[in-house]
Amino acid sequence: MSATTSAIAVLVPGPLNDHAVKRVEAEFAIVRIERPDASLVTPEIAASVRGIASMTGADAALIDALPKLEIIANYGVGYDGVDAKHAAARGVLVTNTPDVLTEEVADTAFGLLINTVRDLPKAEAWLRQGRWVKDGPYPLTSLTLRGRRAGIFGMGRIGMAIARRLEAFGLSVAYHNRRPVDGISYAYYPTLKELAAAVDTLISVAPGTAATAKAVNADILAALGPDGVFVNIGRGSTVDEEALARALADGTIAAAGLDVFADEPRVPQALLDLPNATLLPHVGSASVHTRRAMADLCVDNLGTWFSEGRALTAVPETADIVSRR
Ligand code: 8YV
Repeated sequence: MSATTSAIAVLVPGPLNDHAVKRVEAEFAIVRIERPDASLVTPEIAASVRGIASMTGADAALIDALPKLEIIANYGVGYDGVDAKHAAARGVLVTNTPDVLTEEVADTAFGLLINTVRDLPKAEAWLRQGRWVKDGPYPLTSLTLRGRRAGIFGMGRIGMAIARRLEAFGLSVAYHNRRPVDGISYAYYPTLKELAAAVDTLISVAPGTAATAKAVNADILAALGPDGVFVNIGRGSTVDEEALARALADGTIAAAGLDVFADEPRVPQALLDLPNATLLPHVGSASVHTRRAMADLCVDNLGTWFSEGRALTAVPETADIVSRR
């Protein structure tokens, strides 16, 4: 990176991947605050900061507290923690980290699906508790992946990667999106309810937006049916968690596998208490390999912006923002 960037103040609000921090420290003038909170912005910070590298978001108040801000480099493909619309209105570019995590997240989604259908974590616990010796084989699972009809809510890059894995495992694939995706032959359903009614395995990769808020609700779960399996690898905000807990408890659907929750890291007790809920602590992209690639793309966006006036992966809301040089 050119020597010219070393004097550029880049704010890191709250925790961030170690590799990303090391790179920001090496290539920019790092500024740290405890969390993405405008009240923590001092006059010196306000007078100097031109970029943000964040894993914890950036709301309108923080953006407005930084008059020299040019770019927010979000660490993650999902940027629901960043007020991208407000950033666009302020002429501030927002970037994210797509592609580098696609296959990793798809692997996790598939692993979670198999764990949920075949109870693998509980079968391992049975062995480790000595019950195989004491009580015999782990009970046969009532569910199987065989012959399932899968539906993907949010057919983007990660959705496509999951679809490839589903096909490789012999499952049929259908999907729901705001609009059909060109160039793919999977069955498209214009509404989530129609998709849920047509399949028995629903996998959500939907981003957290106002339009997707609690999209997976009691109605959708009832349409999925008693043999239904729901997997969420996208955002917890897209699910009505109370309705989901009820549906799992009363047999409206058979099981769910969840990697994301509405109020992370807190998980509703109602879900924790359910034997037919397989729960993961948002580990979709959580390998050293993939998080390092995310860190590099996050910081590379800052680098190319400040040295060449262009972004590598701008989010759609700010794709028209060009350099102020
Ligand atoms: C997170 C993710 O970024 O990329 C996303 O949208 O949800 C994850 O990869 C990660 O948990 C760091 O917050």
